[in-house]
Amino acid sequence: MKKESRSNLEAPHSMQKKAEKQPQQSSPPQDILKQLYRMMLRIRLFEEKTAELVQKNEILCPSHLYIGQEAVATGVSASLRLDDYVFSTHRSHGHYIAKGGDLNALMAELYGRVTGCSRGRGGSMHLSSPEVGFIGSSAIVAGSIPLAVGAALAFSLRRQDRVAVAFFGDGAVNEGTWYESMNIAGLRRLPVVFVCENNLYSTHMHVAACLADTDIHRKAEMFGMLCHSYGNTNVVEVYVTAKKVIEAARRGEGPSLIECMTYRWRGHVGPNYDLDKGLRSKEELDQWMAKDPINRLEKQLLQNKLLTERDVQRIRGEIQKAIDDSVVYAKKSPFPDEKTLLNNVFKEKIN
Ligand SMILES: Cc1ncc(C[n+]2csc(CCOP(=O)(O)OP(=O)(O)O)c2C)c(N)n1
Repeated sequence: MKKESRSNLEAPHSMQKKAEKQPQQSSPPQDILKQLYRMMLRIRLFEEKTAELVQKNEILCPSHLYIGQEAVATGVSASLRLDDYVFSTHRSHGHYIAKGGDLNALMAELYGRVTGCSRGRGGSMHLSSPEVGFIGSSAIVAGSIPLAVGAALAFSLRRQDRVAVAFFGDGAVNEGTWYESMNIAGLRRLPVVFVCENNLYSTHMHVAACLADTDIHRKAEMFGMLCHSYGNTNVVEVYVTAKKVIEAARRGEGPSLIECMTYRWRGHVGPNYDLDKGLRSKEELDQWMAKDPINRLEKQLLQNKLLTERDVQRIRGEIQKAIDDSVVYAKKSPFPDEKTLLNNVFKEKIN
C-alpha cells in the first residue's frame, strides 16, 4: 500500500524535471496568439472602464482590479473546456471574463442590478456563471482552493475527464487550508490545477513579511505536484505550461501548481495606484508596467505581421463597444426588488 502511493508521488517529480529541462519551445498557433491578445485586451479595457466608473461613484461595491495580471487568467483559461470548473478570489473579474463570462451580466452585477450574474446580490467579489464553468468567486482568502479540490474529487469519483482550477494570491499560502488542500489533492492525484498569482503583496504586506519561504512552487513539490514558476507575465509561457498541466490532469496524471510572478498595477482595492501609502515605489511599478503582457504580445504580433495597426484599432474598437454597451445595459436594468431581500438566505419552508 505504502509502496503504491510512493510511486504515485514519484511520477510528477520526474515530469517536473522534464518540464524544467525543456522550457518553452514551440510557439502556439497564430490563431491562439490572436485569441490570447484579444482576451487580455478585453479584460484590461473592462477593468479600465470599471476604474473610471468607481472613480465617478457610479459603481459603489469594492472592486479589486486585475490590471497587470491579465496574462494569468488568459493563459490558463485558454485550454479549459466549458465543463471544466474555475474557482476564484476577491480579484476575479479577469477569471470570470477569461472563462467566457458575459460582460453585460458582469457590469450589471457591479452596478448591483437584478440582471447581474449573481442577480445583483453579490457584487464584484461574488461572481458566478455556472453555465460557462465559472462556479464562483469568494472573498475568503484561500476559499477557492478547497472548493476546487472538492470539485476535482467529484470529477474523479465520477470518472469524468474534467479539470478544476483554483486561482489564488500569494496571501492564500498563509492559510492552513492551502496545506490541507494540497495534501489531499496530492494524495488522491486529483485533476486540479492550482494557480498562484504571486503579485508580491497581500493587502499592504509584502510576501517576504508573510512567508518563511517565499518560493511557493517549491512548497507544492512536497505534495507530489508538477510545479512551474514564472518570473514575469508572458502569456505565451503561461498558456504553454497551463495547457500541458491541464491535459495531464485530464488524463488522470494528477494535480499541478503554477506560480506566476505578476503585479497588480493599481492598489489593493479601487482605482488608485496607492503609491502614497509608503508600501511600494514608483520605480517598482514602472518596472512592471514596462513588462506589460499586452504590449509585449501586441508588438510580437505586429512584428511578425500577424496583425496590422489597423487590426489593432479595430479589435480595440470592437471590445470597447461591447464594454460601453454593457454599461448601458447595466444602467437600464432594475435593482432587485426589496421584497426579495431574504430570498435564498434562509431555507424555504417545505409544505
Ligand atoms: C480568511 C481571510 N482573511 C483575511 C481577509 C482580508 N483580506 C482580503 S484580501 C486580502 C489579501 C489577499 O492577498 P492575496 O491572496 O495575495 O491576493 P491579492 O489581493 O494580492 O490578489 C486579505 C488579507 C479575508 N478576506 N479572508
